[in-house]
Amino acid sequence: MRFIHTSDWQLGMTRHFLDPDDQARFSGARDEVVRRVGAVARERGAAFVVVAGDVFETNVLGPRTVGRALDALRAVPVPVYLLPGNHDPYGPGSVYQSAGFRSQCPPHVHVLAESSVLPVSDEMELIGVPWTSKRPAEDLVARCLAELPSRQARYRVMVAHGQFESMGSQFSPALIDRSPLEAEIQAGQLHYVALGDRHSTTAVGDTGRMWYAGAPEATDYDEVDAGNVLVVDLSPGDIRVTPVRVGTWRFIAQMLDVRQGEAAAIVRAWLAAVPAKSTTIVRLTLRGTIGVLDRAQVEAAIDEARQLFAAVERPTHHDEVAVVPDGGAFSDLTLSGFQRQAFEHLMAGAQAHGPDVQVYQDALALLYRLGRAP
Ligand SMILES: [Mn+2]
Repeated sequence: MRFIHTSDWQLGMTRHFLDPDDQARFSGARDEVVRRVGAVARERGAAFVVVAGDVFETNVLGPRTVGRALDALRAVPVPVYLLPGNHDPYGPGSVYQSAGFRSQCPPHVHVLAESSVLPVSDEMELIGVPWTSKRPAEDLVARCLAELPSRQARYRVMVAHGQFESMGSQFSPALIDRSPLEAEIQAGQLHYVALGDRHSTTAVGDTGRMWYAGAPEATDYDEVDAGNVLVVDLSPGDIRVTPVRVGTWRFIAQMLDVRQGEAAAIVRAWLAAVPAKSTTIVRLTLRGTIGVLDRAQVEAAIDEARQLFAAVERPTHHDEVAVVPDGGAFSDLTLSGFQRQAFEHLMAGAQAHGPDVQVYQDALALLYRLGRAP
């Protein structure tokens, strides 16, 4: 018995650092990855697909987002089971009950709207553990397990969403206790737990039967292994879980060590080496001692890179750099009249170590770039 486990599609996600056209590509990629999930299901002969929560980024979505998602789902050649998660909890205001979703939902797409046993074939029963509010007051998995009837099919698979108590998450009454799940698995009553919420592909515990699929398209910098779906093979007494790469976007947070006189070259070289720039979002910070000129050249290099990358974020307040006011660096600029006066004023401010030193440095860097502009 082979099926696909995925989660956290986050359809409709917006990112503030993306320009409108990049946002459109980012959104389009999330629809496309649904089609790729369908292609993996076809190529690998999977019987069905489970999506373990956060199918949608929010319950408040435009009709185009919902329409395009359902259109992409239409292309998946096997049944798809969608679990409402914390971003898209099931209820009267949910996307799943909206007129658009209900009228356009293809017949092979099903919402796991309640915690009950759903026979999906002679061999397989699914148990969805949907979220019905953003803040459940209890461990939904534990409650579901306590009320489960005995297994009827050969295999039983649970589809759930949330964090475990042991994984260093902030306390919440909704945290999942691992032990009753592991007891069911040890007893041979539960063969796989398809989890969502962590956006990195992660095995939980050592039974080999509890996995977070991770988001099939990356959503943030802190994800260590996003971009996969899992092909799950169940056979009597055995399991095999195979991650398959489907993602096309990447987030990279990088701190670069820089040196005076070489900072821009270091930054340029690093940026140049990043592959697939148009689908890569970078957050770049610097560490080291640089000059005002370096600083200006670095920002100019980053401005150039912004033409190629989906986004380059520069949270300069996270830099660990000491900026040396190296006035000589400006000697290659032809400054005259008020420019010269401005330069002298700013350089004095940058060298004064006052509370506004950062402002003077920024202004000097800007002056340098303007002074070099054609
Ligand atoms: Mn999520």
